Amino acid sequence: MKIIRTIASLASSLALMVGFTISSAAPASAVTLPDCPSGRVCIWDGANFTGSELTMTSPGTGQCKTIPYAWAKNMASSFFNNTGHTVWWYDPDSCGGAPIMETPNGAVGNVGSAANNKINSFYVCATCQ
Ligand SMILES: [Ca+2]
Repeated sequence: MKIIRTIASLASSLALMVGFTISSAAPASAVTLPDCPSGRVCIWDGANFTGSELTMTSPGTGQCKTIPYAWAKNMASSFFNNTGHTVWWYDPDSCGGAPIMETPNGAVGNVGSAANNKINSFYVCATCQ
């Protein structure tokens, strides 16, 4: 009888372990990259590519571009730099002063507090890749 109770207890423990294993093996939520055509810079008002969006052509390497619309200035909370180059982001227009953020080619779902709602221009780096 004791052996049967021990086996039942082991089976119960095993079921709990299997249950835990199954629940912890659930697939992670897929990260969906935003749509931003090659050679462009896209910015979004909200984090994780939500809210108002502005898609801009790259000014070319070694060039600065000021956010061209008042509604999009001081707006970006996420962006996709799809220029193929590193981009430096600036608070002032015309890439004045020191950049507030530097990012390689790719998407950033949350620019962080240092750059949130502060981006007004960007520079496409010619020599850093
Ligand atoms: Ca914003």
